[in-house]
Amino acid sequence: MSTSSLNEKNMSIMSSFAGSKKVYVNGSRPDLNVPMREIELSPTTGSFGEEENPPLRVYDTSGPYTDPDYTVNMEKGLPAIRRGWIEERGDVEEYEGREIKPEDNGYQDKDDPRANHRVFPGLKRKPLRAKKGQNVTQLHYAKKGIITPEMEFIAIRENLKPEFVREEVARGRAIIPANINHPETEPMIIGRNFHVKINANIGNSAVSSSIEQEVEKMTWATRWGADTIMDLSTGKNIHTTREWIIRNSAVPVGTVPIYQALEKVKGIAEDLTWEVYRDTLIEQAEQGVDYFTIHAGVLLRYVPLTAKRLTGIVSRGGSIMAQWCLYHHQENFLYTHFEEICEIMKTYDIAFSLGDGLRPGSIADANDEAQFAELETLGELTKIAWEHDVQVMVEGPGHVPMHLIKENMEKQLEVCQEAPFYTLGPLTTDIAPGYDHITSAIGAAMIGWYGTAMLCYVTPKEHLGLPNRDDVREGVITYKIAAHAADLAKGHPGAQKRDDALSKARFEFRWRDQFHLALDPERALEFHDETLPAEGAKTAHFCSMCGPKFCSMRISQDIREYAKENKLDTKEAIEQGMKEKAEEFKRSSGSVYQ
Ligand code: IRN
Ligand code: FE2
Repeated sequence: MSTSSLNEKNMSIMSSFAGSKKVYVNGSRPDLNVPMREIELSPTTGSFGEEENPPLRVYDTSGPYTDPDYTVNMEKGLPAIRRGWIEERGDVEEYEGREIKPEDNGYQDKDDPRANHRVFPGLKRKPLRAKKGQNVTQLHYAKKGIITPEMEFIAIRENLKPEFVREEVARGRAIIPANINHPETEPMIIGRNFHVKINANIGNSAVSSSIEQEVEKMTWATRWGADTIMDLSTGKNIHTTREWIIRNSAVPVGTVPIYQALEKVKGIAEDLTWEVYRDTLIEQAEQGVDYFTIHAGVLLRYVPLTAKRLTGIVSRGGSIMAQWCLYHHQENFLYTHFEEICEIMKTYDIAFSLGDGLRPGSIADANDEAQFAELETLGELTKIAWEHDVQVMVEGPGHVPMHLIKENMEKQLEVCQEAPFYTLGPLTTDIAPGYDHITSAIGAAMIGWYGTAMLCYVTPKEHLGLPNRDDVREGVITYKIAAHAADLAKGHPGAQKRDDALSKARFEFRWRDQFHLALDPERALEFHDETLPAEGAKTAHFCSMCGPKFCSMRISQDIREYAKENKLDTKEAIEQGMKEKAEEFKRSSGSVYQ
């Protein structure tokens, strides 16, 4: 790969949004600087009165890429902002690490032009692990009453008290995915008393996509607002792709390790063993993966429950484990070795994302016996993980019609004792392939409102193909909408500020401010300019949707001015104004929609 071209490309795609600047809020120590995006707003003028509009700070997931003072160097990776915090706790040590074997990268042809990208150039560091007998999880510190720099960082980011962050983590109601081998990550939290988060899945498959494209998708997804990304690569160069992604990612990275383990046994599920899987966990732990999806709840006795389903098992990880269990007629090795997995998790502080291998894959299968049987087991495993002070979130569906969504959340809270829920949508209908970002965002908004902590995005390509860059952007923005709608409904402190600022800008025809405050400022501008590209239209008191005569915002403003001039209260003004508008309407009728 030509890294210089990758750097250049990323420089251009990573440009920050117009009207915004990157700011850092300093915490209690000089090395604790929390990034935010500050949106500058123009003053209110003219008939709307004279008033300054203070800049608005918004949560920023884009990493150093949007900092004009930062020089992107993908070969070196991002600065290790947490390294000092991790080392000063005195409970970790460097060690040689596991030797990287060719098969870690999947089986590739010798003449594959990408075969020379085996090693990430910046990989000179040795991995860290907990010293013998030590537990380095944020949950462990939280339970001991320690507020870590990671917790303080999050408190500033979320505008909450550090002690509140610590308490939520200690209760298991929130997790901080932060592997000690991913010191580049800007700490973030997943829990229902914080902003609802979104995850974007990226990753190559055997048939498509290169390392460059995957790194680019990561920077791209986080630019638009992805709070975490999951590398779901299954094809070639799986180890190296992940290394490039992690070294360059300022957000936590999750994986489903069984996918790579399956590559190592050449795709034959029954050849999987605990040893191959364990080695894969350690390999990924040393690279810095922050959370692992582990399908330990797919028990042998649950598999027959899926036989009468319309769509059987739709989870990739779930189907691999079900196949293994049936072939060997043995219990799932992820379940039988769960305590050993916990030992690995706490050595690096990796969080569990307990996989929903039996999630429903169609409306017909929603909330069935197989799904809820697995959930019970995930609740049992949550307790075991907590005994090891290992952080846990629990994965959820899938495909669920609106009237069955609430039950999912209520059951999960009860069975998993409030461990954060992380759902895939859910899709609220099966009939719209090509639009499943929308069918699922409806469900995501609902379940987010009921208490889901993180929403796994779905792109327009769901069920159809591997998402490209445009699909990633579409998926992320769609999920930001669902997450923010949930924040508003839950009354998350400060969530409404952005809505109010945007509405005020809209009402006052400060078009540029309206674009800058938008979740997708570029699309807002583009759509506006499609019909009214002239500079003057950026302050005009109308847009092409209703035209100058029918703009309700302008009419409301006219009513207020009319009231002021005629010393009427607004109600009288509306009545009198309406009469005049009626006349005006009659005069102009037919002239707008030519
Ligand atoms: C999230 C909630 N339920 C499933 N997910 C995500 O779906 C999971 O985190 C992973 O990114 C993706 C595919 O998982 P399966 O199909 O292997 O279960
Ligand atoms: Fe599906």
